[in-house]
Formats: sequence, structure tokens, C-alpha cells
Amino acid sequence: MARAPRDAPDSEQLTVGPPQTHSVGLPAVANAMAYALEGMGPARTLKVLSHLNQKDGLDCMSCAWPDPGHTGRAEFCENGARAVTWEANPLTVPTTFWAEHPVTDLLERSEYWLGQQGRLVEPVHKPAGSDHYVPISWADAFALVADRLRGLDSPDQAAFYTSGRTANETAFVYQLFVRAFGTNNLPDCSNMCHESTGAAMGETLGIGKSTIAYDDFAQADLIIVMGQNPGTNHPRMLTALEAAKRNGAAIVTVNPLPEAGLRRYKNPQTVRGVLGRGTELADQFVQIRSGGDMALLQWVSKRVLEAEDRHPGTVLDHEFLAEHTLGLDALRTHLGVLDEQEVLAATGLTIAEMDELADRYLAADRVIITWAMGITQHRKGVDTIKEIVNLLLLRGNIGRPGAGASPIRGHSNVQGDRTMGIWERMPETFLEALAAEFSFAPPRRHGLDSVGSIQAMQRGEIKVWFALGGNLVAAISDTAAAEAAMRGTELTVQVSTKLNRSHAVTGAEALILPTLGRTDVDLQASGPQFVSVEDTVCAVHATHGPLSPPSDTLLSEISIVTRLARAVLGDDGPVDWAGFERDYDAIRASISRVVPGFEDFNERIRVKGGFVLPNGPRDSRTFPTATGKAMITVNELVPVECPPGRLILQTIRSHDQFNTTIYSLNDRYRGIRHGRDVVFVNPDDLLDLGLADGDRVDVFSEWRDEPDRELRDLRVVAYPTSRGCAAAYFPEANALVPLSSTAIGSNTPASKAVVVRLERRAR
Ligand SMILES: Nc1nc2c(c(=O)[nH]1)N[C@H]1C(S)=C(S)[C@@H](COP(=O)(O)OP(=O)(O)OC[C@H]3O[C@@H](n4cnc5c(=O)[nH]c(N)nc54)[C@H](O)[C@@H]3O)O[C@H]1N2
Ligand SMILES: Nc1nc2c(c(=O)[nH]1)N[C@H]1C(S)=C(S)[C@@H](COP(=O)(O)OP(=O)(O)OC[C@H]3O[C@@H](n4cnc5c(=O)[nH]c(N)nc54)[C@H](O)[C@@H]3O)O[C@H]1N2
Ligand SMILES: [Mo]
Repeated sequence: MARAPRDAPDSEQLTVGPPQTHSVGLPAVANAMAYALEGMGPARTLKVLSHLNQKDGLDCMSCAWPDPGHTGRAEFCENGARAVTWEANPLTVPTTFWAEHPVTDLLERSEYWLGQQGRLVEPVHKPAGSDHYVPISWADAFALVADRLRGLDSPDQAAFYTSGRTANETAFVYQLFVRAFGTNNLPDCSNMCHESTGAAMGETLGIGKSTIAYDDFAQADLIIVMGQNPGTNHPRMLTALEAAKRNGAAIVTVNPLPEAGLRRYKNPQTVRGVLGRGTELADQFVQIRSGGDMALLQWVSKRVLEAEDRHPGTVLDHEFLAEHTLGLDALRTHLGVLDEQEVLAATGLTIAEMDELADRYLAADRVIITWAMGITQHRKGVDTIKEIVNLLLLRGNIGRPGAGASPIRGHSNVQGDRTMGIWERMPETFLEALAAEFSFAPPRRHGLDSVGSIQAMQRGEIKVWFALGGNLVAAISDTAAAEAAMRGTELTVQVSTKLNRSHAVTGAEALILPTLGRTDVDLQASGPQFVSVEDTVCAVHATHGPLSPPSDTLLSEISIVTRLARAVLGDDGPVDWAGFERDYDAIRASISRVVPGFEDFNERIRVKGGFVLPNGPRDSRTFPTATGKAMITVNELVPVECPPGRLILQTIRSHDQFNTTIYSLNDRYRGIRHGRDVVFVNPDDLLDLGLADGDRVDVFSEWRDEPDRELRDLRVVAYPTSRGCAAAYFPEANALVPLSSTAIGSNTPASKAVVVRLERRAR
């Protein structure tokens, strides 16, 4: 099976140095400016960076971290500047490219190379049986997709993917089109990301979103950062952590890796940060074994209950528990028999380390727990998040200033897309509101998620794959299986800003529809348009593209979706698609009647800084669960199984990538340069395995009785990760993640827990 080559040509140059202990500071700002200037030139750089994350400006697409309430100062990070530059670089893919590069040639190119080719500016079509994309007119492209969709036996033979950069207005018209067409097959990147969060919080708190506001960080006494690498993936979060720290908060990080940003942070916005040693952020680093978080959380909760037994009436928040929760007694019984040996084995920690965390939790009045992929992408990810909720509920750490449960989301609008209906299982209340607004009957049968879509392709049930952004074949597990499945479809359509692997691995017939990006001015018949996004703490605000688009042939995503809807469904239906395209206010008017919390959307989105969505647990300790109470749950501890001689491999992001987009082959904070083909292993494990730093190995993943998956020729890097654990870079290491190894209850690929065997290559 052909596979994306992993590296650009200089991979022979791979060097490994010591990991860094601090992050950000001057080098990062200098890097950001250098990228921007080199990529965009001075005029575009000034325009973009002065708008970035400012009120009424351009929302950075690099993560869903919120914008603080103030204005005026520079509010971007190195990686944000890079993400923006990647899109706003004026280089475009020329028409001659398609004749020079058949699909078989694109298949030989790395993600890095594909991303370097520039912005896509013309629609192209690869006819069935042909090895070449050729330019096609927009009208013909829409007619072609409409023809193939209308030719299906059932609307469920098509699936419509969304990546989390899609804005609210776009997501709303897109899901409307898909449901009007007749299916709930709306897989999205969230299925691979925070789906476990939504499942766990939905069941226990009644809402799958953060229960804190931005200002809560500054008021917390204790912030526990679990399974998250903010120094690379949410760099602006470090500023909030630093501020909390200055106000006296303690910070604990729980991670198998000693990530740079969580140790010393040099704030590039302050003189002390730039010139000094920076702030030591973490008061305690809990170096947990992969997948051990659930056991750790149960241990801490057990300690809290024991403290209450010793000092009755003083430890638990009895009033809160009685009024707002159910399930305390069952938890007490369950944790009463928690097996110490099992906890020690699962966490790899000492009792002293776990008790230190418990003492910190007990001493703190206001506690926030944040988490990301190190928690969600595990077989027991959903249950682990339920244990986070349990621990917080015990002392009433939800719905109070400075306290709460805060998933930190990834893509800049992945949360808003869900709010707008991008979900294969939207609740009945939403579908009813949609039906009332547009006078049609949305389908009720649940659709396919991301893993489910690949499995449906394997069964031959999906004929048309339509993707609004993203790069599914690279982002989903088991690359070989996913690529084979995608090739079995009849038509694949990618709406994209830039080339990626998903343009090379296609159905029999394929289309690439290029689109405006977030940095581009979006001009429609009624004038320039803006769109909106929702950040990780539920604040909604507008984003305006400040730059002239790379080509005037480009269409906005909303133009593409509405024109496609007209081509497929005609113009006499109940939806005024043309009106939506002409003026996005018309879309917002409909959203205000369909989506709770968006009343008077058009007025409120024009207020500088936007507005914050209502949130029952945060605002009033109301919990819209099935029982109307916050649910304390009992979750069975199941340790991550790892047979002798094997390691638990996690797949992570380098500092120089955004998901499947590779900006450079460096990972500065971890000491890696000019290459990505590495596997990080604890030196003691290397000894046990008879391996050494610098060895070349083939990596095999073992899952049930399936044949091994393999990734060949990685360089072993001795690295201070937890014992028994290893790490390699996503997306390359997706070759190793079994498709059916997913989190129980959310179906999110367990891409942080792959059982692997390392075999030394002959020299
Ligand atoms: N620059 C940049 N920014 C990004 C992205 C990007 O690729 N580049 N991606 C965006 C997206 S979509 C997302 S979802 C976020 C992702 O943000 P993160 O979740 O920070 O991303 P990962 O690289 O997957 O890092 C997972 C972290 O969890 C730790 N971890 C792994 N297993 C465990 C475990 O069992 N227990 C604990 N406690 N920790 C564990 C890892 O060591 C690592 O530090 O970032 C967003 N922002
Ligand atoms: N093994 C492993 N797998 C993972 C993860 C992991 O940690 N480990 N993380 C998972 C996570 S958290 C996520 S969120 C997914 C990400 O999965 P995806 O969202 O599918 O992947 P991205 O790499 O973010 O998509 C990048 C592509 O989006 C397109 N694009 C960029 N901007 C725009 C735009 O404005 N409009 C349009 N239409 N297209 C645009 C570009 O063509 C670019 O190549 O991957 C998941 N996969
Ligand atoms: Mo994500």
C-alpha cells in the first residue's frame, strides 16, 4: 500500500539535542516575526498581526484559546503567527501544476511538500480512470456533485465531513444543506478530538463545554493541567497561567512528558519574561504513566472522602452536594475498595506524589482542572473525564468563581461547529427548531462519525465523500486501512485552502474546490462579510479577514455550500440559499431562531468583543442532565494492558505543525531538528529492551488478533518520558493506531495508547 513519504529531502540531517526546560520568550517572538516577514512581506505582516485576536479583528485559527478582555497589546503567539502566515503567504498553485503533477506524483510527496505549494485558486476535477486533475468551471463542478448526489440510492450513501476551522455561519448552512439533502452523516474532527469530553460532561453536567470563563483562571487557587501541552498547542494559555500564578495559584501538571511550557515560561509580553529566567510555572509535575489518570483521580477522590471521615462536615461541600448532585454514596462505596496496588501500577507514581496532589486539592478553595488530548484519546477517556467531574463536585468546584472543569479545545471553531449542528447525533430539540425554521423534516436516524465513516466505506456503503476542510485520511487511525477505504468511494470532494494528502488519496473521481481562508476579505453582493467563532470558554465573537484574497476566482465556503445546495436541491425549496450567500446577516437571523443562546445574534455579534453563551453549570449551578442534577458516577478502573517487552505509544504534535500540516521538520522544545522519524523512549526501558539511543527501529502495533500495523525506520531517542511509555509524531504514527481501538462511549481513536513492539533494524 502506497504511503505518504514521511519527510522532506533533508531528513538525513536529523539531529537530536537536549530538550528545553523553558518556552516562549524572545526566540519565539523573533521566530514568529521572521516567519511572517518571510512568508508574507512587511505590508501583509503588519496588517495581519495587528488584527490578530484583537476585538473586531481576525480570530487566530491555531487554537480555541480565548482572547482576554483587554485590547491594545499584541495578542498572538509564535504558532498563531505561523498558522496565519501559512495561509496568508501569497504563493499560489499555478494552472500548469496539474499537468506536471499527476495524482501518482502527489502520492509520493510528503505533507510538508504539499503544504509548501501555495494556496489553491481554481477548482480541479480528476475524472474516473484518469491520473490527472484538470481545471473545471465552478458551474460544472457544482453540477457534477449534484448529479452524483442525486444519483445515490439513499442520501445515507454520502458523508459530509467538517474540520474545526469552519466558522459558525458556514457550519450552520452546511448542516442545513446536509440535513435537507436527507442524512445525518456529519462526521467531524471533533470525533477524533474532544468527543470524549462531550460524552462525559454531557452525561454528568448536562453540557459538553467548559464551565469556566476566562477570568476564572486569575481567581483560582489551584489549576491542574492534565494531558495537555500548552507551550506548543495553546501558547497564549501560558499567559493566563502566569497571571494566576502571580495571584497566588498553584499549578500542577500531569503528563508522561516533561513539556517545556509547563516548566519555565518566559512571557514575551513582559521585560522580565524576555530578559529574565521566566516564571517557574508548575509547582508539581506528576509524571504519570500513560492512561493512569483515572486511577490517580480515583485516588485523590478517595483521599478527599477519607479527610471528610476524619473531620466530618468540613471537607465536602455538603450543601452543594445535597442540593445539586446525585450519586455520592455509590462513589463512596466504590472508592472504599479501591485497590492500592492497582493504582500504583496504573499510574507509575508513588503514594507520596499522589498524596501531595490530594493535599493540594484539599488545601485549595477554588480549583480548575483543564485537559486535552492526553485524556480524551484513551480507551477509558470518557470515564477519566467523569472522574475529573467527580473530584470537582466533591468540594463544589463547579459554578463558582475560580473553579470548574475546562476542556481546552483544539481547532479554533470546533466547539462552535457543534453548537451550530455539526454532529451526527444532534438532539431532537435542535432538529425540531430546524424543522420549524425551514419547514422541512430533518432526518432523525443518527449518522456516521469519523471512524464509522471509514468503516462504512470498508463495507462499500459510502459512495460520495465531501469534506469541508481537513485532511481525514491523514488525521484518522490506521492510515493504510483508511486510504484503502477512501479509494473505494466513487467521488471525493475536498473544499480546501491548500494541498494535503486527502487530495492524493481519492475516490474513483475527485474534485478539489479551493476556498477563501480566514485571513481573506470575503466580498459578497451586499458588501464585505464577516463570520463568527466560539472559543473554548463559550465566548462568541466576529472575525474579519483583512487581506485581499490570493485570487478573485475564489469562493467563500458559504458561497460553495449555498451554490451546491441550489444545484442539488433547486431554488424552490423552503430555504433562501441565495439570500444566505448575499448577506450573512440572513444566516445569523436564522441561527438566532434555531440555536439557544444566539438571540439577537446580529446585534450582539456587532458589539466589540462579542458575547458569552449561557452555561447552566457555570452561571447558576443548573445541570441540564436527564435527572436535572450533576451526576457523580461510578467508573470501573481498567488498567491499560501492556504485555512484557511492549510499550504504550502516544502520538503527539511537534512544535512546528498544526495537526496534519507540517510547518517545519523541527521540534525545538524537545530538541529535535530536521526530521520527524523518531520514537521517544525512557532510557531505562531502552536498557530493558536491549536498545540504545540512536538505534533505528521498526515499530509494530499489536491489537487483538489483527495483523500488526507497522511504521518502519524510526530513530530511537532516549527521552525522559514515563517508564513503559513511548511517543511518536502524529500524523505519521497514525499508521500504527488500530481503527477499532477507540474510547469507550465516544468512539474517539485511542491515539494516545497504542501497544507497540520495537525491533532494531539491521545496520
Ligand atoms: N501549534 C499547534 N497548536 C495546536 C494544534 C497543533 O497541531 N499545533 N492542534 C490543535 C488541536 S486540533 C488540538 S485538539 C490541541 C491539542 O493539544 P494537546 O492535547 O496539547 O496536543 P498533543 O500534542 O496531542 O498533546 C497531548 C499531551 O498529553 C500528554 N499525554 C499523553 N498521554 C497522556 C496520559 O495518559 N495522561 C496524561 N496526563 N497526559 C498524557 C502528552 O505527553 C502531551 O503533552 O491543540 C490545538 N492547537
Ligand atoms: N494519531 C493521532 N491522530 C490524530 C490526533 C492525534 O493527536 N494523534 N489528533 C486528532 C485531532 S485532535 C484532530 S482535531 C484531527 C484533525 O483533523 P483535520 O481537521 O481533518 O485535519 P487538519 O490537519 O487540521 O486539516 C488541515 C487541512 O485543512 C485545510 N484548511 C485549512 N484552513 C482551511 C479553511 O479555512 N477552509 C477550508 N475549507 N480548509 C482549510 C487545509 O487544506 C489543510 O491541509 O486529527 C486527529 N488525529
Ligand atoms: Mo483537535
